[in-house]
Amino acid sequence: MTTVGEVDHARNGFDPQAILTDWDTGVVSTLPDGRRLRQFEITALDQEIEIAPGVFFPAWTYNGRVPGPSLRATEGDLVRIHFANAGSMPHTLHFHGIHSARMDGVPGAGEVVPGAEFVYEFEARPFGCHLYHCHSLPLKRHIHKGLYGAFVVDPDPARHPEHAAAARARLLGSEENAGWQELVMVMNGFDTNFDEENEFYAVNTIPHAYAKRPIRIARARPVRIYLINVTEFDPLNSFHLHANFFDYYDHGTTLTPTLRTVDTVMQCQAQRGILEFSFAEHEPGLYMFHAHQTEFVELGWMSFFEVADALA
Ligand SMILES: [Cu+2]
Repeated sequence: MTTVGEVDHARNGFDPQAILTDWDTGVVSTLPDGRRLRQFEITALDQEIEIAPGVFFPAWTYNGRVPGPSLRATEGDLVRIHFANAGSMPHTLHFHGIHSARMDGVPGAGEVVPGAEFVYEFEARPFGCHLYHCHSLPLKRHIHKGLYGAFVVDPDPARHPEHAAAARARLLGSEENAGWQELVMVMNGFDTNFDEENEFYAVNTIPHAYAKRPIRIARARPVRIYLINVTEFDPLNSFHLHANFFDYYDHGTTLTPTLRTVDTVMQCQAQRGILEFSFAEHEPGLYMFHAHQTEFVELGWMSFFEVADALA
């Protein structure tokens, strides 16, 4: 029921286990007006990656990985992204967020030809679970080749006095946030024979990666997933959790759930949200999660949590 053999993650230069938690919080400094400046560096590259054992895909990447770096800022930060295009095609960084037309990262506004650079700048808002992707044309090709990533904006608790505790629990670096087990999951697919249908589906690029190496979860601590769908060619993807239910925050832009006590959500491309759940009342063991399009399961989008009393 899984791929046979192993992908060489070292050759790829990224590992799906690391991608779950390796936030890029940028370089932080303080502006003369007291505001926080958060600077990121992103380079687009042409790069062959191994999708499944022995199956290679001519990807376009941000910083050498698919998905690109998981950028994380705090609401109100001034975000400045230094983007260099070292690839062979024009590319952009188009952020889902609130910004000016000049910073939209579309043809005519921040599109970067090979060898050139551009600096995008905007305030991080609204708080939530967002994404960025290339918006050069043809769009489906530029997205499907691998140019996308998570963009999470943590709420500033001072701006949300009515839900300050919930805001602090989301704020990376806070004591309350440290109690959570946070994971980034970008649902994607790969058309390896270029017939505009996907041959492989995954969370974070490598089919069955978390079936072969389940994601270790400490039973006592709650789980928060930043779930983003970028799957090309299929209108919908979904996330189904076995033996448990979760609360869901659509786009992550609220501090109270928009769906309570569900075990499945579906997302169209670019839709995203935050899932919160707990295994504290469960016995240790392997708990499955997967797309509930069963074709996607068989083609790679099937995973396990390994719930344990303590993490080794
Ligand atoms: Cu592009």
